[in-house]
Amino acid sequence: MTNLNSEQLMEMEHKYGAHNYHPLEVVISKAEGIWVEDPEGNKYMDMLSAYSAVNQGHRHPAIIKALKNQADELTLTSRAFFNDKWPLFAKKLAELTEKDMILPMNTGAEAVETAIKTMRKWGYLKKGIEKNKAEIIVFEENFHGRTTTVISFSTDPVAKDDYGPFTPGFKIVPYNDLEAVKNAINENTAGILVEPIQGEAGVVVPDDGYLKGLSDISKENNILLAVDEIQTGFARTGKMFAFMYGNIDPDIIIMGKALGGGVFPVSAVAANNDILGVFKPGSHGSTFGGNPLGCAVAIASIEVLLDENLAAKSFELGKYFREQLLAMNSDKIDIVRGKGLLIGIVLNESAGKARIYTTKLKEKGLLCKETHDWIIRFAPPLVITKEEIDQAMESIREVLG
Ligand code: IF1
Repeated sequence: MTNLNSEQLMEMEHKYGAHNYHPLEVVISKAEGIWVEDPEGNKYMDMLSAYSAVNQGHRHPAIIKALKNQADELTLTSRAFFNDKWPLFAKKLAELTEKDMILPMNTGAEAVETAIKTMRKWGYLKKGIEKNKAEIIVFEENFHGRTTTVISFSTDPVAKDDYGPFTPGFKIVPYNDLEAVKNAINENTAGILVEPIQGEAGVVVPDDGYLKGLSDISKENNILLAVDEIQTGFARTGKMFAFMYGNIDPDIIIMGKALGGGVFPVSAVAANNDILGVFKPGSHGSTFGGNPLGCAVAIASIEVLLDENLAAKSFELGKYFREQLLAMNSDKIDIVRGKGLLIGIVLNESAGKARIYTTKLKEKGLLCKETHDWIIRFAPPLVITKEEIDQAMESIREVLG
């Protein structure tokens, strides 16, 4: 524990930390479940869940227990040797995703990079695309991480500017537009990389049938469909994975965030043998990917989601949350959208900037984050109760009603 107060800590961060973030002015020093606390002892309800990485709630006892037990046994071997937890995690996640194989990494961006490499290698080895010609179709307003290759196909100038030269091989088309995808396909197309719901774009839910359409187009053209479930996965949207709303079987599933239960960075890619089988020893890897500590945490994180039925809970409570927001009949709110407990409120232009409201909500003890200037995102830990949503709604009503 530090004896510094919030003011001093924010000052110190500003002085010594790079300014690549603009956080709300609250310092968190403790957390449990849906609640977080600052050094002064003020309590806040977490309505962001570390961008959906804390779906199971802060410091879930079963996950912390797994972490502590594993820390007492073995933490890291690298993949130069086998360890006794990675096989168990691989089996568990393969069964959950109904795919043959798993490739483990650490952060979301690394898993996205892995999926890109998979699609390209598959394109050359299996589809016979001419060397260095492979193309991947991606979407306007996408968010897939911060690496140089991933921001190469970002359409957000803030994320992209002054980081060139950029990685070629990506075709950017409008989201929720199947014709645009069809028109972008040629003999060099290896894959499509899509968010089932666009998070950073402002919780943009595509039309019913869109994911099915993408899946059909992929099959018809012998290209791979990769879904980025890093933010939408693990029960966040009211299903274990958001692609399940589309009744599809994507070729590649990219996972991160809540896979580590808000405790440890764990990411992974799942696919069948004919796809992930393109990797041979030495062709890809990571020092920490598949580490026993992360694997133990991930196994527990998946078990918590299943044992506590958090997908169904997220589905029901999300519906309730959105209904309550709509029932406010606020003239500040233009649109309420989302699935499960991934919720975006699009503000009316006359309401002013979202940051005004996230700041006011913070003062009322509710932590959430704006995306763009005019959208407020709510994504509480999925262990939240209906009573706690009612409590939050009182504050939301005071601020937005
Ligand atoms: C930041 C947003 C959320 C993601 C999807 C890959 C990644 C992410 C769909 C990369 C990460 C984060 C990262 C965080 C802000 C955040 C975010 F606002 F930018 F869009 F969650 F809503 N695919 N999302 O959402 O995963 O490498 O970070 O583990 O500040 O960059 P990562």
